[in-house]
Amino acid sequence: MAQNLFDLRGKNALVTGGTHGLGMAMAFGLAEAGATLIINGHTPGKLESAKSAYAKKGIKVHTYLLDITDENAVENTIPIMEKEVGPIHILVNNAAIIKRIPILEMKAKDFREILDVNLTGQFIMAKTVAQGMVERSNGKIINICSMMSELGRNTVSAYAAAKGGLKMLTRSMATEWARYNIQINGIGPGYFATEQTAPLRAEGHPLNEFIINRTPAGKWGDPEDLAGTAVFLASRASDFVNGQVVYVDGGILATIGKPSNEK
Ligand code: GCO
Repeated sequence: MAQNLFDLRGKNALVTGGTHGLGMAMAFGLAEAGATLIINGHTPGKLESAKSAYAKKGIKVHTYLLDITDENAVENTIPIMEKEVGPIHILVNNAAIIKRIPILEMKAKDFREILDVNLTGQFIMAKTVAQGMVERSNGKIINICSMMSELGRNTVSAYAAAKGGLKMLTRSMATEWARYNIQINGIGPGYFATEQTAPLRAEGHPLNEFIINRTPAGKWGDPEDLAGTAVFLASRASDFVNGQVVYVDGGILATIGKPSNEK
């Protein structure tokens, strides 16, 4: 029987920022489909607690201390990962930070830091991992964009600029690397219930009600809702999909929204 299109057995998946949140949720999905997980983090403590969270689900992960913005460290660590675990067949470029500051109050230092982690880091990781994928004429790169790749919101200018750039970097990678049988796509999460959005979901926060009303599905996303799209873009099922961003957003980007008193 032909192997299931979504079967990831025998595949090694590196998930940056896979120590928590959406990255961990997508990694769970990849593992469930059979992938071997490699997770990076930039503090030993975070890696240790992530390891036990995965172990609780019966998943053994390979963990590496790695700052994705440090090009030398990335160029030294990827070969070690590939020597110790095996070729990286799937890269999920998920690591990101956010600072919510109005543009008029934001220092260039903050703007640069967010672009460095959320865009330059993805560039460094992808171009380093792609070397091996080109040699093997096979690979999957999934850049975690955002609905902020399409829409702005007060105080998240740097995050949105980075995520908008990541959408175009995804298309550029597809332009240059699709010929090597590498598929590079993005996932654009809408508003999800994670640590990163906890401040916005706090009791009485104006954004909580607003997002629920603005999202046709009428709720915040559950991180598990991303696993299926991650498996799709990591598997043979997406072998002719390239340069796309798949929005997993409960429909928020499909609509101008409705008055809060309208059903
Ligand atoms: C915010 C949120 C967003 C979401 C997500 C949407 O402050 O508006 O944190 O940035 O987290 O990125 O895709």
